[in-house]
Amino acid sequence: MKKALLLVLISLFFAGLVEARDYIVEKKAGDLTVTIRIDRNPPVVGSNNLEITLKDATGREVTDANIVVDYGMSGMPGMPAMNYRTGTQLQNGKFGATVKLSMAGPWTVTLKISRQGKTATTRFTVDAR
Ligand SMILES: [Cu+2]
Repeated sequence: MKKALLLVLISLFFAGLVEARDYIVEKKAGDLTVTIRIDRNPPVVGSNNLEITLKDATGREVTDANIVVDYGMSGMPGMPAMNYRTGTQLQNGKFGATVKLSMAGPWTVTLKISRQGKTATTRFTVDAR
């Protein structure tokens, strides 16, 4: 019995580590729940891979959507505002995108999600290191 408990604790510990590895943001866009998982934690200067999952109000995964990712940094002394855009690619029910953050600091990421003729937007900030 003790051994079994120990195994459970060990697997919970490693599950926790795996969970902590990615940077995760959860947002609402219209009636969709948007989960954004970033493979770098914290997000870094350079390439960061986003994996976006959409769920409808009933919790079902949504794949019949199109997502455009806008990301930028507002102007700072000696640096004009920077804005970039990338599309996403659907793979295994998730939308993948790569954002290339060219400098450290706060970046605003905006997802424009089009589905059934409607567009919903959600926005979050990451601090690139
Ligand atoms: Cu800057």
